[in-house]
Amino acid sequence: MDKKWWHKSTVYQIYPRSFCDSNGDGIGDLKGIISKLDYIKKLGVDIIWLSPVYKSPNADNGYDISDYYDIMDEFGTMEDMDCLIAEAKQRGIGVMMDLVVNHTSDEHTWFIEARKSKDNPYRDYYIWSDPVDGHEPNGLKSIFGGSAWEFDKDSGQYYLHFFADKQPDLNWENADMRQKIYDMMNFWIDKGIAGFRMDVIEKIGKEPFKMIEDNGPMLHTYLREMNENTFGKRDLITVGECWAADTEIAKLYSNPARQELSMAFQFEHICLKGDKWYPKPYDLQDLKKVMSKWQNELYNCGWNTLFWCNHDLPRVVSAFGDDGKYRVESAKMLATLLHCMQGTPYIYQGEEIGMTNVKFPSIDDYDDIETLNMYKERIATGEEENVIMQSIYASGRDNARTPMQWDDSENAGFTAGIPWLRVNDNYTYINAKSCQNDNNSIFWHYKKLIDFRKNNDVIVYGNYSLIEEDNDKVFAYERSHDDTKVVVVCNFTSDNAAFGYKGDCSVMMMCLSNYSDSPDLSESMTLRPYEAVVYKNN
Ligand code: TEU
Ligand code: CA
Repeated sequence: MDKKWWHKSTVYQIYPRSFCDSNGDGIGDLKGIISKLDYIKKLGVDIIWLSPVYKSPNADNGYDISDYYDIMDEFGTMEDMDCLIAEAKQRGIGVMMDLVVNHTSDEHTWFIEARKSKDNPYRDYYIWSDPVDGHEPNGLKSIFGGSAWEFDKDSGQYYLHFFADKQPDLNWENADMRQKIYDMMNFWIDKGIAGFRMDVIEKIGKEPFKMIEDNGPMLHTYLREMNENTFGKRDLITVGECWAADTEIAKLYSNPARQELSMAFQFEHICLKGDKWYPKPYDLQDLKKVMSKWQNELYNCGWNTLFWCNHDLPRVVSAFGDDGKYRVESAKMLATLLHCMQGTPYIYQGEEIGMTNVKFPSIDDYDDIETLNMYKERIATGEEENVIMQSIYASGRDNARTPMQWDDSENAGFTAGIPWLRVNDNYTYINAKSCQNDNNSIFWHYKKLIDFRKNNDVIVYGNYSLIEEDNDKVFAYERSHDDTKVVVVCNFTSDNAAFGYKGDCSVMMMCLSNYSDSPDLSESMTLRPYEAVVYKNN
């Protein structure tokens, strides 16, 4: 497989609204991000992915774009954006833009025009249908609740929206529309960005009248056309958000020979937690199977993304680890397991300091449209409020969106004003400042893992094999490349766990761990709660 610069990279995701507020209005902004570039540099990442910063009425915090060529007022100006790209570049950091082109805002001029009349030239940029028997054309559902069809009184037709009614879906069958998207992408590429993260890109081949939402027949044709017309000629990194991808589909996206994307986010490991609003504990054996399958099946014919969390998901220590007694140990263990696999790792802001889920007392403390819609729907069915709140505590998207915890001063040093979303009270002891001052912190552990990848081809290119498959407490695997071998051993429980290595232990030296005195590799060893150790031969 041809080597690419981003094979060795680590990406850091920023949710701009919650990262750093420079002017005291309570909302994070571009100047705030610029002020924290040295922090990001210190961590060692070389790409930042910015959740959307384009002009938006914020029905879905920027995932509803009204102008792709302008910056959201609260976040700053295009000059600030140019400055961010330049300042990041100076530090060897590339900027990956979020590309939201499955839908626009209903306040985008295309939709404002489209709405005017059935024969408006922009009408066909979106998806319309006459009522069927006085109703929605079919039973397609919006991911944020209710029907995916919204009635437009003026024209007497419905339009399609897989997300909020303020996020009408674009019609990718329209070639003019596609060309306008490519022009816009080239505008950003010319600014010197490093790549794109593509929001719900699996939906652009939709065929709503056949009830096809994801992986429609034209999806890969459109992606190859996009590649050819935009980033294909440049050396960029691209990643699609692909909830419905299995390993075969992920190879279609990411096999370099097909000239589509660099890689795809798939969510099979995340989905082991079960239903979004009624999650269950995951099974370690299932996690091993799923993660090993992705490692093995994409080897040499695709490329993996490695992630535990993002702005839509609960915090990793709360969902997959222990956010109480063993918060620090489990955060480092989960990072170790992931970062020694093959693929490009993505760190979500605050993950590197072990930020946790939050439990706000009242629904009024929440902001996320998905959460608020779910709450209303369930209240309307007569469900008890405290049961609904448990769903929100476990899975609500605001768990990931509370302001970044910079220090132990008021509002966690995020803002001098009143934050748009409350901070998590645990900022007094979970914050970036204390992490940076403590060389045993989660932050420094992430840094070590990032550097380890950068300096070891075995992590980037080595093959993968699961070891001690049946161990019900320990997830362990080997990576090997030429003569180099790495063994990663992770205890996923709050108990001691036994493990034994079958190969030659004498050549394996410990190079990373989350306890100060971890055991040498041996055929019979005991790991402490959430202990994670990495060994390498020399
Ligand atoms: O998410 C796609 C998506 O399907 C999510 O809504 C997901 O199912 C849900 O959040 C899980 O709780 C992308 C963005 O990441 C998300 O923030 C946007 O709201 C959505 O697209 C619409 O653009
Ligand atoms: Ca601000």
